[in-house]
Amino acid sequence: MARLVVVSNRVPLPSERGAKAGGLAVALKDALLPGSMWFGWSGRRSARSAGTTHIQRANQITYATIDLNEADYRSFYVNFSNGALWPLLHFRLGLLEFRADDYDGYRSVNRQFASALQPLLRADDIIWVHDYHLIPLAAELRALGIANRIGFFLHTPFVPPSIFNALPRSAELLADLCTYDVVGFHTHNYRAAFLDCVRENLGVQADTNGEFVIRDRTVRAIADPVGIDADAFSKQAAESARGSDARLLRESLSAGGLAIGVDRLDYSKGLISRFEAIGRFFAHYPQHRRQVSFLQVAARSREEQGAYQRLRRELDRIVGDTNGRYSEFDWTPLRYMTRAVKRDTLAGFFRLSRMAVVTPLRDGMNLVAKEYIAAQDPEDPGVLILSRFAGAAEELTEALIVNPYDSDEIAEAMHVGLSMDLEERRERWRALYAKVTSNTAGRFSTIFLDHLTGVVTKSHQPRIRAVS
Ligand code: GDG
Repeated sequence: MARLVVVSNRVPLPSERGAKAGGLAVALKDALLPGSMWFGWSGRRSARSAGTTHIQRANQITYATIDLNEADYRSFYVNFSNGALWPLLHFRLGLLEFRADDYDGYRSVNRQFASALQPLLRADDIIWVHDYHLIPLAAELRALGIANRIGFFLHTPFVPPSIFNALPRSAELLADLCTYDVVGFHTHNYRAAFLDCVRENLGVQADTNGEFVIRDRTVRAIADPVGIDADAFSKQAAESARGSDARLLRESLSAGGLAIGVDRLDYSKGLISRFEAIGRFFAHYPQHRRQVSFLQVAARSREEQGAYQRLRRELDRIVGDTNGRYSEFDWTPLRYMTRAVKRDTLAGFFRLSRMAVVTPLRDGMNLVAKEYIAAQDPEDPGVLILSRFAGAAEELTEALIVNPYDSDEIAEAMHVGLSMDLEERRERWRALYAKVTSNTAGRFSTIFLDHLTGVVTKSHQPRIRAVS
């Protein structure tokens, strides 16, 4: 059987599992069968350029990593990936900072990845590359003579041509995407935006299967929503809800209920208008004061960047303002922490919460929404408020769907959710749970790899089978 080689910017090494918050590691956990390899950056910065590949093995999986030097880390990771591509792909042109030197650094690190990976590859390996940091990787591997099947999955949204074309050198990146055999997106909408870019910029029209031929290569664009291991998360939530962290949290609430938000501290997650909505909620619906507290866990991320520092200052201000205005000496409306919480503890907190507020301005998918649903008690499930601009909204249509820019609408949805009767909560939750338990992380990998290995041909629907 062919070996799977997963490539992502950051490799979560076995020794540091659980230390970092992030959706990619959660989504990929189930893809790696024994015998697979995961290749990428170690997370370490060294004085010199990459030269050595570090190999570790755990649970029959090989982890191969390289270090980056400080200059490459800045230009590739901080500046171009997170300072140009991330805002572009989240429709935030005003935050896009392009410098030609950073773009050169981005391409150079992709070349370093390719030359470190090449000697580790076998002729029949299936290579699966993840996310916006590594768009040029297939082109670099092909330049080194690698003819294996190579797929790419984008964890962010994809944008229409009117936005994509604003990025200098976007034509090169689009051509790079067309050197993969399969290019995957979370939703039909993102896939359509990509195919629009291909049609408008390259003059190539895809067929109804999302396939097109360019420079003698057939490329297939697919929509394949990422999921979670819902059964495991559900069990974890039930167990953690009986644990000591959940008990302490419950005791701290006295008789009141809990609403929760969990996000990386990122401007795409809509935290400013969410916090404003919380203020409006307590202003417009005073009957909920003391009855509910809102807990926001916002693990710090990408702190090197000005946009993230400004966001943090703004959130500090709104939290102070909201709590100053509505707190009682024995009740705090908005609890806000910027430290990460352990994953099993989070699962228990989700189960305890009567509502989750998931209101990103844009989000490729959003796994927190799925985790919240998986964590609920079937007898007494909570309510999910979900942004219409999260990829998850294409699937989770029984959530209370809101415009994340409209704080009044979010506040109203919070009132509706907290007032919802048990029968309606159960009905909505059952429909959502059915989706979360069928579109799992395992199914996501199976569908993608079936396309990449050619099991899915034009006339066939993907075969669904469990990966682990
Ligand atoms: C990218 C895309 C797409 C969060 N805080 C803590 C913590 N988390 C965990 C959550 C969840 C994951 O991190 C976050 O995943 P999301 O999907 O919500 O968002 P991104 O990190 O932006 O992920 C996203 C995803 O890739 C997969 O394709 O859905 O759209 O942006 O699992 O629970 N985990 C722990 N402590 C925290 O404080 N342990």
